[in-house]
Amino acid sequence: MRLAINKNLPIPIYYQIEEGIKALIEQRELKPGDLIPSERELCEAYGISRMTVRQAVNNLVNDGYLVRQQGRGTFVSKGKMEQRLKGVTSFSEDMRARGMEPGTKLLSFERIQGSKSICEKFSVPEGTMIFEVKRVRLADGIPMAYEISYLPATLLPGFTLEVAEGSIYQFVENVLMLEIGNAHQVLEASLARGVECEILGLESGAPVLLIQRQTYLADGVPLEVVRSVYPGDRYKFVIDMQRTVS
Ligand code: 16G
Repeated sequence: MRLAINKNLPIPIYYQIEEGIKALIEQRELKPGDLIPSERELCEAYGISRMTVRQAVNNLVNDGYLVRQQGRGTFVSKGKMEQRLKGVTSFSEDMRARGMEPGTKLLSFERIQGSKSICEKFSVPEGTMIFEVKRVRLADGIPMAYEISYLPATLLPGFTLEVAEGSIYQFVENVLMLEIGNAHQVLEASLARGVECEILGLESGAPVLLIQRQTYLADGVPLEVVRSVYPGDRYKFVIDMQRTVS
């Protein structure tokens, strides 16, 4: 990788590095998935401080050009996964629609007595049996989301660990023959912390999208409450809107 850095120009060095790397990506001299030199190598190659290099790399990571993978290095981003917020789709369907193979790493599968706050969401008394499923969702083997799902046990006879390793929506619709109706979803920005970093290969404090979805069956019975964490550098959500004059 060759960057043209000119210390005599009145343009900050970090900005020159940033623009230089962007240009290499746009000219496809650096391709998606390519490893870029480490911060130390860049400092040595151009005789600049670590802070300057870090600023440039941080900006490129935040803008989605580069992706940091803990313990492996910094890579040219493969582009953000785009998800349209329209129908109530499942992770498996979304990935297949993009020609990618959905996968699941099951972290835990438990039948618990629901807490007050969870049971309230299902309109059932506190202590009702609820499935708690923690899953890492993969696309072609790459971790795309960390999901914690709650589903009422009485609604899902035959829901097992093996089912949770595949598509829950497929099981609900094709095995239990229940009709999934609508969902209420809240998206907010957050920062990766604790176990999320390890699971998604993110540095502590990396930007993430936090999504909470509550899905209902067609007859209005609550089916699931799901909290998902999506790495900010791998995902973008697109909403098509229609102007309505009130
Ligand atoms: C999506 C849903 C999640 C649902 C899952 C089912 C969002 C934010 N969440 O990840 O609520 O449980 O799909 O996927 O879209 P599955 O059928 O592949 O298990």
